[in-house]
Amino acid sequence: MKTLILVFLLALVPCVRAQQVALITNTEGRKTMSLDGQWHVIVDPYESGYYDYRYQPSDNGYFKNAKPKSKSDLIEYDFDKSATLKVPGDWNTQTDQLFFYEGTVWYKKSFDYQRRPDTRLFVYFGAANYFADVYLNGEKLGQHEGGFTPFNFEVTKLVRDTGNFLVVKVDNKRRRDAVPTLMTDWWNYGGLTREVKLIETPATFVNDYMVQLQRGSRDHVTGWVKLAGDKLTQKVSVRIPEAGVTKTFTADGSGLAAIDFNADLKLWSPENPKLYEVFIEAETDRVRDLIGFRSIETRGTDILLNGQPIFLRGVCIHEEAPLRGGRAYSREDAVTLLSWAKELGANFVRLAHYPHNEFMIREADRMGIMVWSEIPVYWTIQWENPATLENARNQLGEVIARDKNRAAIVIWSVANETPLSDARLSFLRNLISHARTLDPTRLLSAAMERHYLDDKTQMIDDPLAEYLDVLGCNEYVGWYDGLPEKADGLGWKSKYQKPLVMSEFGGDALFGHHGDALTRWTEEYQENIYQHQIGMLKRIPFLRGTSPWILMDFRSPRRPLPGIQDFWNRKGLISDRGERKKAFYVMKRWYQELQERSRM
Ligand code: GCB
Repeated sequence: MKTLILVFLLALVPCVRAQQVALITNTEGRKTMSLDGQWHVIVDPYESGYYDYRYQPSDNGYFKNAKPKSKSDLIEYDFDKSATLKVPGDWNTQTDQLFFYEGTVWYKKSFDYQRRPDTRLFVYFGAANYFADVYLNGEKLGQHEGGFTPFNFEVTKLVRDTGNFLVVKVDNKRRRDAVPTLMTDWWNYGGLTREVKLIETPATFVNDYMVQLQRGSRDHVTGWVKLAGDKLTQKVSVRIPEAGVTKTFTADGSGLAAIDFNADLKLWSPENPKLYEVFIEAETDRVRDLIGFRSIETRGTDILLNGQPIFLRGVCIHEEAPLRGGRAYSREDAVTLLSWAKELGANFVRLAHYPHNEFMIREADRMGIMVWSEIPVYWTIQWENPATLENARNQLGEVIARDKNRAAIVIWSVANETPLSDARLSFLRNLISHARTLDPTRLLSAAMERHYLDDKTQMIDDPLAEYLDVLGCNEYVGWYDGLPEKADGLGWKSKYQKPLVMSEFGGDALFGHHGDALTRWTEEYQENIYQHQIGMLKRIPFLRGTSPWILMDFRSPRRPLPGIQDFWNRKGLISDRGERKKAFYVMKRWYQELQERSRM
């Protein structure tokens, strides 16, 4: 066990980069101060706030937040006289001028903070898309790459009681070597898209912990607690008052305590999403979390939740804000999207194509919705580039760090529709083994492509499948691939004795646009696709879940058709304004049927 934990912590090292301690994943019970609200911004397409006229990084960039000291001083910017943008929030949907903007925007927030004695202070970002260079009071704290995962920097030594200025250079220019790369079918919303806050901790504090049922067990809890600071050898307790559990362990010289105990727990499930109040208590610190306990495994082609076969009645969701558009970020957004999924009859959601904000996962935990979580290894990234691999590993490590205690997460997915090659296979195998090291309890999957054996047979034989627990497949029979009735004659084969989740299928319809069942873009065409799809899906013997594409329309630069798409992918079962399309009810009826059958 200890070796495993060590491997976990070593695996975490690359992702801490400029951070002094690993990600602070839970702030319950801590003193925090939100930095959300209006921030002053400077739009900087030439990055002249960063580079001088010889294109060398300047010592006097905008991060200095300079002000003229005399009437003859030459300073060509002034944050406090510049426009403001709301944080959290993407910049694209806050002002028309930035709608298509891809580049650098500088953000500045001033604040006062009285740090209590013997404490440490961190600045925490829920996410910044894509690169963030962070400075406090003119000093660089570090850089973070990746648009959908949290990060923090320690500011204990730099913070002052009054007059602090936090400056963040956010750059969302797409890059060939990045994750995701240049081409995606979703909008590249830039900015400080999730919450920003200060977190105060004791000098030695509970930095992180994993408290989960051991894979395959329904009463054996294992994991670890990690302390950070200089009083590392301490007693650490895990208390679950409602289950009568109080267990004490001792952290070693590196601040690590392995935990291991039996408990009689009511298990988390969609029908009863039981969460326990769990306290992690060291001598110098205490945090509280709400944790559900459940087992998730596969046996042959079955997926077992708490030992029982289950069908994942799912739907895909993008992090597009319901009703108002733009990146979703709030608890309200999460509740709206997940309630719509529930209304559809879902017990499962596929959060595509990158880690969504933490409210989604917390609400899924509370509402009893299982989650497939994925990283933006999408289409054709640079499989041979070691820096790209490192970046993907880092993003995977950060989402696992954040969500490893959430019962709702049942699947980590490492990729979406990636073309076969040896380089791709070794890249993805690397990610899979990384995920298994960081989190031995969950299932691994990827949305793969498949191919035709003959015109009546779809074949799943991607060599990646050998390393996955659950096969994921995307298919668009009836939309990109023939007409809806093509599904009627199709059979599915798999080289692997593993459960399949049909991770995408569907087609576009503009809400309120009507015609016959073979007229593209109408609700009737989309309905027609779903009717034929369901017939086909029912005939796949190893199918154990479905997540149609997609719950709600979402913005995409690849979708310009005027009057229909207007830069929206219209495959939603619900429009961006919350209107249910006809196909919504087709899917809902099938899920009702499945639900009733599972109760029999
Ligand atoms: C896919 C992709 C998804 C796209 C979708 C579409 O296969 O995985 O990101 O948005 O198709 O609408 O074409």
